[in-house]
Amino acid sequence: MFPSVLLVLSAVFTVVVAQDGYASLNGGTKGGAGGTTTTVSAVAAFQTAIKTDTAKTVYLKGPITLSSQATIGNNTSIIGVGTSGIINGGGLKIVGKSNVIVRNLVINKVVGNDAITMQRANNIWIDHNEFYSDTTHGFDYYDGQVDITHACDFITVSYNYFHDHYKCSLIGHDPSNAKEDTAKFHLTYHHNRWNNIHTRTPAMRFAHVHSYNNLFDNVVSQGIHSRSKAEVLIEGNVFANTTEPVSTFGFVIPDDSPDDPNGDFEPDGFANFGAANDFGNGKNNITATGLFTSVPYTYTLTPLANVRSVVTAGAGVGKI
Ligand SMILES: *[C@@H]1O[C@H](CO)[C@@H](O)[C@H](O)[C@H]1NC(C)=O
Ligand SMILES: *[C@@H]1O[C@H](CO)[C@@H](O)[C@H](O)[C@H]1NC(C)=O
Ligand SMILES: *[C@@H]1O[C@H](CO)[C@@H](O)[C@H](O)[C@H]1NC(C)=O
Ligand SMILES: CC(=O)N[C@H]1CO[C@H](CO)[C@@H](O)[C@@H]1O
Repeated sequence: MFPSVLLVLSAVFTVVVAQDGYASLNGGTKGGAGGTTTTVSAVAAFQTAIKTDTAKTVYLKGPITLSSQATIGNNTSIIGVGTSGIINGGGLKIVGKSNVIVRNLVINKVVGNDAITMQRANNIWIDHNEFYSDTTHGFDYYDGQVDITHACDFITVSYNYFHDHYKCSLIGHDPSNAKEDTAKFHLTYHHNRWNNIHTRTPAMRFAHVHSYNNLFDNVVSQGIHSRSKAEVLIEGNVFANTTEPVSTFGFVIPDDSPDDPNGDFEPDGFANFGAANDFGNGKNNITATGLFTSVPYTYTLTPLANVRSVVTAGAGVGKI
């Protein structure tokens, strides 16, 4: 039923390839499976280990503190050891690369940049990580937590815990970038937990996003925002105390870092609802229904009544 699952056993660790969502397509995402294995604890060793393009699994036994984004090469798995894979500041970038897995890391308080930046990258699996900062510094002090721009494709974001942040996850950096981005951004977000986020869970332009079985608590201003002709299929999600779970109205609200402080106008996006969602007492603003009603991979929906317990128990670090 699923694409084949390749298990690579090393002496101590188990590495699993991305088996679900869009990262399982386009040749699949196996990261460093089959390559070398190293465990690092120091900043310089970490930076050196992750940047090559040869197949490798890098285990991070942290914490480490980065002063700038560390560059990830092709064919890489980065996996935190236990709950020690903590990266303070700096963040990670995947630019012009493919076949990368990031699992079981805590990335926090990246001032002036994203926790993970992806550009012109494909076949990426971001799984079982925790991302947090704070909401006491305004929306531009930290940037995004997982930002996916410039024609990235075939990415799965699963079982992550995003909390205490303004603008969480942006797909497509600019409404004028249609030429590069149209027909890209095939992305899956599932079983992620979000708590105390202001906007962008995610916000998307031009994208094609399948969002299922995510848990959203306390999304202050706006949750899933489909704009600039993006399309999103939303199913089996639970929202609580979330002002606006889903909007396809293109307007970029003042709390979402628009160019004009009163908000920016963009074309609307599209949204389709699949299996039932629980929107709590939130109010959606659906201006356009699209044609995105099914995905080309198999997946198993968690029953809506179990989403809160399954995601709370399963998302974040120390759980793989
Ligand atoms: C790394 O992957 C990118 C994207 O697929 C590719 O363009 C590049 O040639 C690869 N580099 C090497 C050294 O294999
Ligand atoms: C609901 O969210 C707001 C922030 O939008 C927060 O101040 C409030 O404490 C939350 N209420 C509950 C019951 O969690
Ligand atoms: C919802 O979208 C409409 C456009 O169809 C807009 O006029 C309205 O202001 C939006 N409502 C909110 C709460 O953003
Ligand atoms: C050395 C190595 O494993 N290279 C692989 C990197 O990933 C690409 C795409 O997944 C493969 O084609 C390479 O063989």
